[in-house]
Amino acid sequence: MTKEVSSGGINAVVSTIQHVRLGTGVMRASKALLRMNGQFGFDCPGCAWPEPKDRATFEFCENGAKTLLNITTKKVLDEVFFRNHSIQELSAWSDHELTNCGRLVTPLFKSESSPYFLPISFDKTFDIAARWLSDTTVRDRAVFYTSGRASNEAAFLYQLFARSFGTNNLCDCSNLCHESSGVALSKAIGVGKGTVQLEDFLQAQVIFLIGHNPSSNHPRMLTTLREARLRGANIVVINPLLEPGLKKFRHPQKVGDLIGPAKEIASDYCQINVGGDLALFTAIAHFIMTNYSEKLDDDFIAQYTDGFSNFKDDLLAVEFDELLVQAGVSLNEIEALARLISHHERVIYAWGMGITQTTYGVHTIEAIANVALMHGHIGKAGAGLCPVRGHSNVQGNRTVGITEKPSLPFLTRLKQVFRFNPPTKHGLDVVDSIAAMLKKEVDIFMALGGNFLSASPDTDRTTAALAGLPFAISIATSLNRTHLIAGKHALIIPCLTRVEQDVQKGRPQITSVENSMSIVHASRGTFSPIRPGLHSEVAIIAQIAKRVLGKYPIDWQLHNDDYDLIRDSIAAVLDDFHDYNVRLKNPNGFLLLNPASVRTFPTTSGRAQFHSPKNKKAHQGDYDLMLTTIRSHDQFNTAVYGLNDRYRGIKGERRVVFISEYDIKRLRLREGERVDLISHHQGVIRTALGFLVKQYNIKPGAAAAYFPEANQLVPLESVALESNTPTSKLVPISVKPHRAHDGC
Ligand SMILES: Nc1nc2c(c(=O)[nH]1)N[C@H]1C(S)=C(S)[C@@H](COP(=O)(O)OP(=O)(O)OC[C@H]3O[C@@H](n4cnc5c(=O)[nH]c(N)nc54)[C@H](O)[C@@H]3O)O[C@H]1N2
Ligand SMILES: Nc1nc2c(c(=O)[nH]1)N[C@H]1C(S)=C(S)[C@@H](COP(=O)(O)OP(=O)(O)OC[C@H]3O[C@@H](n4cnc5c(=O)[nH]c(N)nc54)[C@H](O)[C@@H]3O)O[C@H]1N2
Ligand SMILES: [Mo]
Repeated sequence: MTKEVSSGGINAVVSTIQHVRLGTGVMRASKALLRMNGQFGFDCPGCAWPEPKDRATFEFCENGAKTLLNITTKKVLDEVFFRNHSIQELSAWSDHELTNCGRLVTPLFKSESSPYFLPISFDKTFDIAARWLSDTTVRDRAVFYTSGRASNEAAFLYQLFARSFGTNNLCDCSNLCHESSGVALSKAIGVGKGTVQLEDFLQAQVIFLIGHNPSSNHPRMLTTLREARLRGANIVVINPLLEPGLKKFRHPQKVGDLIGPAKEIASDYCQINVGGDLALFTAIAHFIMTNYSEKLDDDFIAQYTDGFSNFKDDLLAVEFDELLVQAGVSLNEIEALARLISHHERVIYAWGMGITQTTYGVHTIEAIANVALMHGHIGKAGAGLCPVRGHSNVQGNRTVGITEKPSLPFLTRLKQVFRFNPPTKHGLDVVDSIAAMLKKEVDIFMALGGNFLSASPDTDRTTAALAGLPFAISIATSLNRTHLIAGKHALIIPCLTRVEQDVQKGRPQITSVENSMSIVHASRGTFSPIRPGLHSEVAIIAQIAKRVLGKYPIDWQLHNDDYDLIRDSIAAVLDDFHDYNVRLKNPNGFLLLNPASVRTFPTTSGRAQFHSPKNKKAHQGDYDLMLTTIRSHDQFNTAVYGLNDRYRGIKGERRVVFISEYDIKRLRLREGERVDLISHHQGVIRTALGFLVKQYNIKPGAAAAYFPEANQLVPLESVALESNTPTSKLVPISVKPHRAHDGC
């Protein structure tokens, strides 16, 4: 009898308990879990999925718990640790070892000749940072990176600092993540954000999950999907891999679910080619146009959209059979999906990295939006577009100004409110920053969180780019590979996490975040700081800014002392945040209304826009398999908590390549053997060594390996058109028997 694999369930509870045992302590862990996502506690530092209004006492999931327990650990990397371990030694540690070694608690400095990071005082740290920044007279030679965990307050202050310093080089993890969604949605509906609320999921008749894996990456979404499914909604998964966690689910916090058969999540599972989504949605639109045209919402199309007739002509000119080949699906499948969409009033289209990190990611989202617009599946209950965001405040960071391409209205408001001239020239995104570093055009790299090196593509070149930098500043909670490589001279500045009390001038401060559904709410740290004297992100930015810019264009110290003032400044710049401090007192926060969700489309024409299909195959030529890079169940991006991937049946191993039975035979491989993966882009060979072949239910022609181990195969030059996002989900590779190498 084969063992049933389901997501959640008792295994999720056991796994959470195991992580509790690994360093946090039972009392501390229960306290942390009880306060997370409650109306008066802190926001889960994991993903951006929203909390329901009537939050359960335990509103968390197994993977949110892992992230939380990793930062509430009692293990610290103190002065002795850095005396005992040289930079070279630490550079050889795995991501797993680095993730789990504990919290950073002391500022650290390395000079070019030093084999060790040396603990220094905070004052000295801020002085060194300020001196290097002040000496950077060509301001565009500084790059300011952000990862999506910073609060709105920290992010706003950080972008204000960078812009008043003189650059728009504000790249962020979005550049590697949902950038394609922002670009495509802005073109299609005028706003780069999703249009649905949690309640819509409970009214939807059909929910598409396209290229994302909520069973590991947004486990609380499964609770929503379970309810939708129990209510009779169809849930359609579009994915080249069979994700067992999306087939079956047991709610770990509902006793009834822990016994008896697991609940079905997916009602339909469409296994397509890697990168086949553009062809799939074009084929669906084509099929509907030719077979179910009476089901189109003509009134909606006439009243709210532009470009339909061109779109229709171009769509019907596309070679339909070619689309089926590119998508790797049968006519029957297209017919079934087209029927589901066209015969239902309320359809939600949710998607993730399987779409955004491909060459035609922007065009694929346009194709999804086309299908929604054809039926008026937007701006009404139970229907709409839903990019499922990653980091807990990645959306908020963008809203308050973290972007290398600020809009003119935003800059104009900054200018009016703070009386300075912000730079208007667009800045560097992540990929362009790496290219500029390689050309020695960057002198300083500053990071507000994140792990730029391991998150970026082309690991070897990104390593060279960061290592060649004159100076790097990392504000971080735990040690990672970027800190060990970036900069000939470098500072690591430890900071408080959002779970810890942040007291300024004797007053506890709150911060705020925006979730994937545009709800802004407060987060209050409740734990004592892991070490007295640690600074918040806001304080670190303010202290550096004060030293570099004095009181220009704001009094940084005053804003450091009272975060209400930062929120007042945000409200002065962004109308949607009016009465920010007052509205934040609402336990459920407040909604930043997306006008597209009420059928107001702020595009240039004032209407939602159809886009003609781009019927392109992304990669021609010879390759064995199309590789996609994925997350395991035991990691949060580059933070690797454990070496298992429970639902996919992997234990104690991360250098794994998932290949179908068909391709294992075709390529004369054996399950369990080690192979080398080789990508060749424009004649340049990149090799990742020693991956274990795992036979898996994955579309023939496709392969999958974990991020960040496979990142060195992703060429820096291979990016999604229009969004410049690395194509981490579309890497043509060949597979060769493993050559034994020293140390591998
Ligand atoms: N526990 C945990 N939670 C997380 C994260 C984490 O690492 N761990 N990361 C956070 C972040 S920043 C983000 S952005 C999100 C990421 O969440 P996801 O968007 O779920 O990210 P991935 O793991 O990259 O999963 C991509 C999914 O797309 C599928 N896929 C791959 N290629 C294709 C393709 O060509 N077409 C289609 N249709 N599918 C494809 C893969 O099989 C996989 O199921 O999760 C957030 N939440
Ligand atoms: N091949 C491939 N590459 C990818 C992806 C992929 O699917 N495939 N996914 C991409 C995606 S979607 C994303 S979002 C990026 C992620 O890119 P990043 O956001 O840069 O990476 P993370 O791993 O989330 O960053 C983890 C580090 O952030 C720091 N940190 C954690 N919490 C805090 C905090 O509260 N404050 C501060 N200051 N620091 C903190 C810790 O030092 C930790 O080591 O990676 C991208 N890279
Ligand atoms: Mo992400």
